[in-house]
Amino acid sequence: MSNEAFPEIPTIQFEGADSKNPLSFKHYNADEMVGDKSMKDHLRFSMAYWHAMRNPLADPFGVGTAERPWDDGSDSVENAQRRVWVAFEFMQKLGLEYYCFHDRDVAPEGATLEESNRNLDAVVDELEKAQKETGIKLLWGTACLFVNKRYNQGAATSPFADVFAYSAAQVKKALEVTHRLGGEGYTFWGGREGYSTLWNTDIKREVNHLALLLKMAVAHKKKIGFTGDFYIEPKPKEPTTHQYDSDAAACLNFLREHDLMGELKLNLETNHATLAGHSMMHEMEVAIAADSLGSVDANTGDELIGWDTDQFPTDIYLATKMMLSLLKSGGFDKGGLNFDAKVRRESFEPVDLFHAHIGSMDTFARGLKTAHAILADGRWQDFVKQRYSTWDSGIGKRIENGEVGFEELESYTFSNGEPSVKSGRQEMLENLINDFI
Ligand code: XLS
Ligand code: NI
Ligand code: NI
Repeated sequence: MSNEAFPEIPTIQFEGADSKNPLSFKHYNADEMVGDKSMKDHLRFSMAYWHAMRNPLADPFGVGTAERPWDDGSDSVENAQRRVWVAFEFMQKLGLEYYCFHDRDVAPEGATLEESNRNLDAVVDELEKAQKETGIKLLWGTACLFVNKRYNQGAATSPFADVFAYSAAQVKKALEVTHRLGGEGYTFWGGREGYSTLWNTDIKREVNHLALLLKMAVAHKKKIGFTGDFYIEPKPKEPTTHQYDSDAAACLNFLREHDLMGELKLNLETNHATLAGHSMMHEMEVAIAADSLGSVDANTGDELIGWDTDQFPTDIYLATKMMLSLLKSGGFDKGGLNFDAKVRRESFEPVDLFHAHIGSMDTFARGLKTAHAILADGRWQDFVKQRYSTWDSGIGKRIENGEVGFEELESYTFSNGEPSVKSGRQEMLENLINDFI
C-alpha cells in the first residue's frame, strides 16, 4: 500500500546547509552524533496524528481547506485503515520514528461504546502491522474526551456522573490499545476539564473527580502491566475559560495534593506556555526542578493572536533554549518532541505537511547543536554555579543543611555586617548565548 499517497515526494535526505532543495534536511542528520547520542535519539521526533492526518484546516470563520486525495471523506473504518498506511508512508519519508494519537483520530466513533471499541480495534490491527513493517513506534496514546457533545461540560469534571463513567470507560480502552501497541507513554490533556462560568461550578468537587479518574488510570496501568510513563499536559484556557491544569506549577500542585507525584510527569506544550503567560523555558525549568519533565508538544503560537494556533516551531532561539533545558536535565527518557502543530489554512496541499515537518526538525537540530556547544563550552553553567557558590560552604552550607535558625543567623549577621552582592550579568550572559547561535 505504501508509495501511493505521496508518489512525487522522495524520502527526505540530509543535504547540508548549502542545499537549495526545499525537500531536504539542512541541519537534521539523524545519525550524526551530538555528544554521546545521535540526533534522532536526543530529539525523538513524533508526528501528531490528529494534526498531520486529520486536521481539515478550518478556522472559526471558514471551512477546512486541506486537500488530502487519499481520504474519501467518509467516516468509515476502511477509510481510517487506509489512512494508517498514508501516515506511515509520511513518517517513513521524513524519518519520523514516533507518532502520537487520540483514540478518535485513528478510528471513527460509533453509535455505542461497544461499536467505538470495535472500530478502534480494527484500526489498531493496522497500526500494529504498520509499526512492525516500518519500525515506527508509538510515543504516546490518549483518549479524546473533548470533541463529542457528551463532554460539553467536561469529562472527568462533568457535573454528570454518567459522563465521568463514560470517560473512565473510554480511557480504559485507550490505555489498553496504547499498551497493545507498545506505547512509551500515555497523555492526559484535560480537554474540557475546567469551567466556562463560576455561577454553575463546584471547583472542589470537579478537581477531586479529576484526581479520582487519574487514580483509577494508575490502578489500571498497574493491573495490565503498562510500563510507559503517564503525562499530564498543562493548558491554561481554551476551550474553557479556565482549565484546571493551567500551567506546570498548577499541575504539580494538583499532583502533590492528590498524592499522584511520581505517577504522572508533565507533557509541556510551547503554545500552552505562551497562553499561560510563561516562556517555554520557564515551564521546562519548573518541571525539571520537580523531576517531572516527561515529554514535549513542540509547536508555537502567534504572539499577535490570542488562541492556540499550534504552528510549526521555526524559532531557532526558542529551540536552543528548550534544548538547553532538556540537555541539562539529562534528556528524554520515554518522552520526545511531538509536533502538535498544524499547517496554516493557506497551506492546504499535501507537500506543505512535508515542508512544515522538515523546517521544525531542522530548527530543533540547530537548537540541539547550539545547546550542546554552549554546555561543552561550560562558561554559562560555570557562571550560574559560581553565582550560588556561597551556599557550598560556610554559613550557606549550614543553612541548606538545616543546622541553623533565626538565633544563629542573627548573631552571624551582627558580626558579618553588610552582605556582599555581585552583579547578575544578564546582558553579558545574553551576549554569551548569542555568540553560539
Ligand atoms: C490541545 C492539546 C492536545 C493534546 C492531546 O490543545 O495540545 O492536542 O496534546 O490531547
Ligand atoms: Ni498538545
Ligand atoms: Ni495545544
